[in-house]
Amino acid sequence: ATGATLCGPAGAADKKLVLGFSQIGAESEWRTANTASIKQAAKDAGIELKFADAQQKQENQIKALRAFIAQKVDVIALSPVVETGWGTVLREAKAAGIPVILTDRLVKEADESLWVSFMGSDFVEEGRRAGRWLLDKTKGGKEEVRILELQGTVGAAPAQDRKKGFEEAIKADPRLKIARSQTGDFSRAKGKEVMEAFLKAEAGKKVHALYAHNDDMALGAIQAIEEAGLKPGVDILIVSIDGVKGAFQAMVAGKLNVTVECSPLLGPQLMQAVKDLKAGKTLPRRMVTEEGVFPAEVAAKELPKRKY
Ligand code: GYE
Repeated sequence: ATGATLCGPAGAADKKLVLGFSQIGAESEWRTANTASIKQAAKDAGIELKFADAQQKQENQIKALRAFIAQKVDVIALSPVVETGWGTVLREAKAAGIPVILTDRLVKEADESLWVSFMGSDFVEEGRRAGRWLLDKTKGGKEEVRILELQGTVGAAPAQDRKKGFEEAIKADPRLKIARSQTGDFSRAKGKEVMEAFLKAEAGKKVHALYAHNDDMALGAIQAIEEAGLKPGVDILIVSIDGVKGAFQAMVAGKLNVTVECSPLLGPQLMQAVKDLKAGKTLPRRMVTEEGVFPAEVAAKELPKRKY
């Protein structure tokens, strides 16, 4: 007997696998690179991709998942905008027998059988890496190190985890203090707007550093800092996360001090997982992306090698 009989009528074995992917939106360079990676990898793998952009809204993601269930896709992949509120729709997918792979961000649900695997970065570790860099950069000084923080989307796993990891790392030196912290929603425009407000509120006080949960917010903040007549990267140290090309360009220009890498190139791994799943293999519960830290000193050498 051939495997084809398992899949129903003759020819069914050649039927393309169908993957429904619910993407968060297009809020950052990271996100657009992630979308491109997934679309390209689906093409390369011969997998039919049903792609839904939720424009940052959880309700749109829930609608997309329900549509995928109605269309009886083979596998669902979800990058959840926030951590909570997924139980009902994930139970619907499970009841329909459709496996769900979480990509990029995790959900907070007590029943972990609602997804088969989670692939993405260790955001707490990214936050620690950012914090350790600043700790090292400012060590030996006597004065307080006042830090401004631009947080990611409220309720999103990378926002919570990157805050946690950073705070954990800077605890090692009591001089380092977060003076202000607010969400910039992972976007350049919001990053700029909030940084403007920060600088107004801080008028007359010394700000030593900015920690942005992603590069786009840092790039927006750099504009705000320049418009306020200060030198980003010099008057205010700037550390951010992702490692997008725009960040490397800003480092080459001397306006950003360091970026902690977070790779959006999850497409090939996701397609492999879809194929493995359909071949009856059990996926690892957790697949962690490997990534590094890039300070401004290596930016010019690294920039031509960057793939996103
Ligand atoms: O860092 C940010 C994006 O979830 C890791 O989302 C992702 C984050 C990324 O908008 O730029």
